Amino acid sequence: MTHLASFIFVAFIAVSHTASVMETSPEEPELSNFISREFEPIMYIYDEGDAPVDQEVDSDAVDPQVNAKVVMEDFEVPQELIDKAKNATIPDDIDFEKIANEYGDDLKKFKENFVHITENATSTTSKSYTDCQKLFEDGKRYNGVYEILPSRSLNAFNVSCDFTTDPGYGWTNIMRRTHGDLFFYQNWNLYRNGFGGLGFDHWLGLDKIKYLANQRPSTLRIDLYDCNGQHRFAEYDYFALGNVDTDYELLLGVYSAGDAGDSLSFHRYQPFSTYDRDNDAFSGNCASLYKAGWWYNDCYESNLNGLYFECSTPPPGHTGITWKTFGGFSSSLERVEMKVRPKD
Ligand SMILES: [Ca+2]
Repeated sequence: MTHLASFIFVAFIAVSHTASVMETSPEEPELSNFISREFEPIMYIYDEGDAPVDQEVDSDAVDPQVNAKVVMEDFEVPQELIDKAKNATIPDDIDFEKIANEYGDDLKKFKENFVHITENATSTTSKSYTDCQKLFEDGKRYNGVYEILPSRSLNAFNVSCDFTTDPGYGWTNIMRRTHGDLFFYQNWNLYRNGFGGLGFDHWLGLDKIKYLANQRPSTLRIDLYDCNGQHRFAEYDYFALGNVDTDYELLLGVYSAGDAGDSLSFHRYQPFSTYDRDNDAFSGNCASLYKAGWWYNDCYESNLNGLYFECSTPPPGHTGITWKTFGGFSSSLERVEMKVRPKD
């Protein structure tokens, strides 16, 4: 397995996606949708030296070998793809549709086994960024996985940065749901430590979320996408977590922006609960009933870590990915992201 080739492959996909964004045709081609859906979260790390600030990518300027490596487990990149990657220097000569057709299953495997992209010692690891906002201020513009060191954290860790959802900021993702592949009905330890791959669906982990959000006043943003293609969001003007001895109590400000409505204030000051750690305000076990970890009250108005259902499947027993004021209890959202940035 060649990490470099894997990385180059990721870079191709990233460039292709970015290029597709630049095209403003009214009907996005199916391949763009595929790449957007499958690979939007995977972006390569781009040295800020040439980083364009307006999202336009000059393919000639992209050197996928710069300052990055891909860490993967148990995945063999198809030899043909490696050869193609080695021989190609400009992503334009790659037939993405062909790759998507030929390597569909491998892409899926790639996705499932993808762990993370980290920058090497010549780029961000030689500096300390406390969050994605700092990376943004330092010129980073490509969504992807970066290393950060929050001010009170002893150890640096990787996060997924979002520089595009609300342009002008660097949002640090704390959770992403886009597929049913990653099971979110997990135990306390996993919710505490995090699970999933940062380039894909993931829960960052309560400890890391706490370090990230608590280092200074933070804004929480939640992006919600339903099965009809609607996108709404909710912002809260303060977000932090209580210490571990409060079981990461949700310290939440007020609903301050958005069009999704407020379905999180109901959970304010609630400790986090999982099926094996019932901290909720209900006589039963909300986490077991609704198949997630969350700051359950008695039980919920939002259940964003709920089970993933394909759009055609109504979630049984209110177990889906739910935001009461957008979609209600009887449907499950198709895609969700939770992210934070320093408060203005
Ligand atoms: Ca209970």
